[in-house]
Amino acid sequence: MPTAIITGITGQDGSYLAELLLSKGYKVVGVARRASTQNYERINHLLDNITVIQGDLHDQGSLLALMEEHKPDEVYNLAAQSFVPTSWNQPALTGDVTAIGVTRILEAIRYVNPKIRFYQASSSEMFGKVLETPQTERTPFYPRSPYGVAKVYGHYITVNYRESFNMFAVSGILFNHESPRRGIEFVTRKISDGAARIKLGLAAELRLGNLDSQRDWGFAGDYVQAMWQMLQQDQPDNFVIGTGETHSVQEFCEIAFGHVNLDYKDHVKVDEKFYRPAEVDLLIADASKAGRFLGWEPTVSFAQLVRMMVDSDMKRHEKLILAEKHA
Ligand code: NAP
Ligand code: F7E
Repeated sequence: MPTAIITGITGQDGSYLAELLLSKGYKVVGVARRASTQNYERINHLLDNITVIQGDLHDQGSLLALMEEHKPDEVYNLAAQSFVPTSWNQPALTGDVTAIGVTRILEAIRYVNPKIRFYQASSSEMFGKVLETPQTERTPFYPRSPYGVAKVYGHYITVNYRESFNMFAVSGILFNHESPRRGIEFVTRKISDGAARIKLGLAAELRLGNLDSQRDWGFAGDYVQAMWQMLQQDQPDNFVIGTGETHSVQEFCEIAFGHVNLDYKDHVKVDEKFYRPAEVDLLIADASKAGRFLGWEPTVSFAQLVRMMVDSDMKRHEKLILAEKHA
């Protein structure tokens, strides 16, 4: 039975990847940082089948101990300070976790067993102010936030350990991927939750920032499949993963509110508070390399994704309302 370590197990992707690896017969060890209150909402349903270990990307010793104790075959580094706006408020912390944290894991692997296969969660935010459209593995980077800058470091240190120490270290350059488990402050989930709350009379308006920015949005469940496939190749490499379609925040609003028979124009208010110091205007992936080498392709369309998220938030709020009534 192969063993996989997942950092960021409590996050959106960590929970989907854990499900996938369990279905493939892996022993799954998740790394979670210590908090005064446990935040295992996304993995509660998996706790009988996975091992969760305390560890932190700030802490080299905890990562070394992890590799020594669990002797993984594969390590997926999904942990990061991943919210772009926070990266302007906490740029040094973002750099320490999202950039240097990658080196700490690579060092732990190199010292304990350099044969361990390593996946780094790189990001389309590295393309930032895009120098080419669509973006491929060869498009130069131009990050626009401390988060994007940190991810560029994480990408290159992964490539560097591959080239310096002959390690099986891959960088998956994933475009935005969403799901009902997406963090509530990211725009897609903020909209699906907002539309549900407004439909159910729990709120009157939804305040958003730039409605014109365009993203290549896919379903997280599809994207964790690509992560696993990258580690099953003969050679380590870099892969872009995305749908090849781009849509604006406004289009997301139109479909989300339309799905519950509302017009977003009646409820969405633009609030400059949510504008960013430097914006990424447009992202669109050319994932043809992943198609050729991994046989990967997305299975969920943009409209299906939006409706899936709104349906899930409607159900969640309806349950909460019912529970309150019976309390
Ligand atoms: P997420 O939901 O924000 O999850 C991030 C995870 O990292 C959480 O489990 C978080 O733990 C953990 N973490 C944060 N700081 C840590 C630290 N110091 N030590 C250990 N763990 C720490 O992110 P996601 O959407 O699942 O994304 C997974 C990865 O892919 C991230 O690296 C992200 O930057 C990258 N990525 C995401 C996308 C996307 O569209 N989702 C696209 C490209 C790349 P807590 O639960 O305790 O906060
Ligand atoms: O913003 C605009 C905002 O925060 C998307 C992370 O997973 O994907 C994610 O980064 C767009 C931006 O995601 C609001 O200005 C408008 O243009 O959902 P987001 P992101 O910044 O693209 C990449 C690939 C990652 O790697 C990251 O970890 O939506 N927008 N109004 C808004 N964004 C937010 N959050 N809130 C608003 O009210």
